[in-house]
Amino acid sequence: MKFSLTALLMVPTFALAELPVISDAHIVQPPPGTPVAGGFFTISNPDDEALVITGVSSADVARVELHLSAVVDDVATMEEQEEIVIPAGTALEFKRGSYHVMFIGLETQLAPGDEIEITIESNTGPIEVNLPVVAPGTAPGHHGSDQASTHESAVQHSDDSPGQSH
Ligand SMILES: [Cu+2]
Repeated sequence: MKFSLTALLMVPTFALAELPVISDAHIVQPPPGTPVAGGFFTISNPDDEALVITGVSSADVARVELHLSAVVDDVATMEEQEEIVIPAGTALEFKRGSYHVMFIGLETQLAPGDEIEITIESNTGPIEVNLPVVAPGTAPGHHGSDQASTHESAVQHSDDSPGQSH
C-alpha cells in the first residue's frame, strides 16, 4: 500500500509540462475593404523548456502567417517567421509593430462580435485560440499609445504579390 501510494505521487512530476497560456487575444477590425488583418495576444510560457511556435492555421481564413514587423531604412516591413521561440518562464506580446498573426485574403468585412479561431503549432502540441474582433482603439492589453490605422496602411509586405499589398 505504501509503495503504490509513493508511485502514484511521483507520476505528475514527470508527466506534467506547464502549458502555454494565451491572454488578451484579439483581432483589430481592419478598415472597410481591407483584405488583411492582424491578430494579437500575449503568450506566456510557464514551463522550464523553451516554447517553439512553428506555424499557424485557421479553418476560417485561407492564408494565415506568423509575421514580425520591422523598420528597415525607414520603411516599415513585415517578414514571415518560420518559428518563434519563447524562452522558459517568459511571455511574448504579439502586438502592433512587433510579432503578429497575419490574416490574408479575407473575403468578408470583419466586425466586432466576429471571432476567428486559429491553431498555433508548437513543440508542446497544437494551441487553439479564439480571437474576437474588436474596434480599433479598444484592443485589450493596450496601455496608452494606440496608433491609429495609418500605421497599417504604410506597411509594405516583404514578399509582395499583386493584390495582396498591405
Ligand atoms: Cu503582417
